[in-house]
Amino acid sequence: MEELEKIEQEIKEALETAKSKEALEKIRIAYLGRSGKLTAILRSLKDFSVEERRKTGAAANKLRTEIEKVLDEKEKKVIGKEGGRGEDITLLVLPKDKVYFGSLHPLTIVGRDIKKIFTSMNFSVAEGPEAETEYYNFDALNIPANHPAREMWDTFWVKSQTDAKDGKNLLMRTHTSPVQIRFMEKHKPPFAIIAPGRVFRYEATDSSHEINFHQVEGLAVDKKISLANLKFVVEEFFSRFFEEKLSFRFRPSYFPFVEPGVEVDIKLPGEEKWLEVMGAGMVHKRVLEGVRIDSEKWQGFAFGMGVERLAMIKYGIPDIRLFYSGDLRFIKQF
Ligand code: FA5
Repeated sequence: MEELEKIEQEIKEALETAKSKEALEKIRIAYLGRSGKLTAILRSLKDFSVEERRKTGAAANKLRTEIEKVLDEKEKKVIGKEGGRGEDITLLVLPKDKVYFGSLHPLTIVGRDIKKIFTSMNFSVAEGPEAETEYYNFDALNIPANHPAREMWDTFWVKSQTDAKDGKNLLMRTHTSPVQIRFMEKHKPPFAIIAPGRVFRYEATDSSHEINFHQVEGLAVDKKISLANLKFVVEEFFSRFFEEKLSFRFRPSYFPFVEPGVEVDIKLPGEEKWLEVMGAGMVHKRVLEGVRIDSEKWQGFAFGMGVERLAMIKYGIPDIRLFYSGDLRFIKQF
């Protein structure tokens, strides 16, 4: 009995200080393991007198049950604190915990929709680089250096990089219009393409302006193409994309690479506000000549639309900055 009391004291002290799963396991082995101290006492009971065996046996068994209980409880607490590392983690996922599935980003959904609509209208899809040369982003689009129109696009210039081909500086493309030039250099008309992609502008952000957004360029060159064809394609696109009839307007505007130039606004459903969604026009004679397309024989229309703006109207998104906020509450709605 004396031995038992000593062991009980020892274990209590050891349990006080044990803070990890390993420490608790050590206690279990030292006292309850095959060669543990308490196990040894239980084993030696057979050598005791009946009287002693009954008394000591009952006390030893009681102590063992108590220790097991305390060890189990402590272990649960420690696992909780350690976050269950190295444990069977399925035990830690409670039935009430929800599992969320990923979903497509609204810009991915809208990008796919736009491509589907235009390819069904016989447009092909072209691409161009995001880090572009000054030549394709500006010069070839009838915007020479020092032309005031360059102010229309606040540019992120790429530091200390020049393009080997024309020695011009590299920049992050400010619009998808350079893809028009790249495509026309390599293809003979007639053709109709769209060029979706990311564009960059060094400008202040607000609810409808981002420094990094997406455009879809459109370009169709053929014989006898007119502004009426552009209007038809835009109208057809809107009715399929929005799946409802929205009011839109063409406004005269200016872009050096088109003549005449227009801008297109859509009236926000249920509001008195209009949102500009694209710039467009008839491809400028000088642009066609620059890529050796006979402007007497061929005409073209071109447009560049803001993808985020279209998504904002379609889904009623009030602020363009939400697209890149990384806020799951926003993303999960799509
Ligand atoms: C252009 O970028 C011309 N390249 C469009 C064009 C193409 C004209 C072909 C003629 C022929 P603009 O800077 O207006 O134009 O931009 C086109 C569209 O992109 C805008 O109508 C708007 O919908 C969207 N956009 C422009 N700036 C931003 C911005 N900071 N954030 C989000 N969307 C923008």
